[in-house]
Amino acid sequence: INEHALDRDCTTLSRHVLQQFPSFTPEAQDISAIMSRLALAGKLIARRLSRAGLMDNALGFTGEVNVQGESVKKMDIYANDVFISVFKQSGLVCRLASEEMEKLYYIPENCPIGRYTLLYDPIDGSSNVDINLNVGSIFSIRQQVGNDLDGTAQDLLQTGGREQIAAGYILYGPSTVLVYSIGNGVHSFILDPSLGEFILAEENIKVPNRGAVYSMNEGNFWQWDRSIRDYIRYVHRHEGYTARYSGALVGDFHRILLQGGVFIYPGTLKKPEGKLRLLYETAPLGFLIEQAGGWASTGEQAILDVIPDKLHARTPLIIGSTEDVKLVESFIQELAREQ
Ligand code: P6P
Repeated sequence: INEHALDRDCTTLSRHVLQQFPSFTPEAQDISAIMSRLALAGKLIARRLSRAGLMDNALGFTGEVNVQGESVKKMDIYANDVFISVFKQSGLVCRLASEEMEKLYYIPENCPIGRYTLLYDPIDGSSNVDINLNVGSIFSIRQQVGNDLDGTAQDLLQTGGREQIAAGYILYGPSTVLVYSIGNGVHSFILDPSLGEFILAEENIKVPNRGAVYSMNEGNFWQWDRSIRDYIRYVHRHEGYTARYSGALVGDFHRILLQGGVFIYPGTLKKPEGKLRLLYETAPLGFLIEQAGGWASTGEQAILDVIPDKLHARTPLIIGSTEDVKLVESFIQELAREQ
């Protein structure tokens, strides 16, 4: 028998999580169980995405607009409800905050026990769903502090992203990949549909110190601050850069995590805070990239140091290889010095 192959096939996500803890503590069991629930959500969403085009009522828009002012797709709602459903039965997660929900969703029967909060973007990049291009789910696990009796989740607005217990994403692409970190490196798993298990693919992923890819929507060029426009002119003039942008953050991030480079979603004159949301997009990815030896900043400060003023707070995002992020920041700092 090929021991290595057999051993790898038996390294399921839950076993891998437990191995990250020095001992089999209640917290280790909780986090392992939470990760297994997230994997179940990923499997349910991947299954529906693979058949969405063949089913009635799976693609297209619901006709509603979400708290972000974005039109809601049927897949957004399905995926949002999948996360609620898998955590309702878990007895672990007490609160869920989602891009698709104005307010937090409380699971009261879990509250005395769980004390964990799930922050998630159920389908990120959902404009890609109807054209069969990759989309992703992004998640972040926080420890609830206090009882949150008034239901305003003030504890989430008092600390930055370094308080995250776990962060990661599920990328629904040609294969379904789950990438996570609980603060002990970044690890990827590939869904084996024949087993219905996420199997270990790569451990301790390290982002290259620099890369060729710059990923941003240059259609917004004239809305950007001059420092970002100067960066783009520099990149256009210099050899060795290539543009890749899919319109879905998770896929663009995954490429940079594996190959290096930088993803930039800057603020604009109209929206200086940018488009992407801190608690369930930029902070979880910021956690991953720092664990992978890269960097994530708003242009002014590290993403993980930002303390949100509201649940759906947004931040600009410059994330990827440390050298590439620092180059973008140097244009911002240079302009600030001139002004
Ligand atoms: P734009 C998708 O709506 C999303 O939130 C991210 O997944 C993606 O990176 C970004 O917005 C795309 O925004 O303005 O370039 O279409």
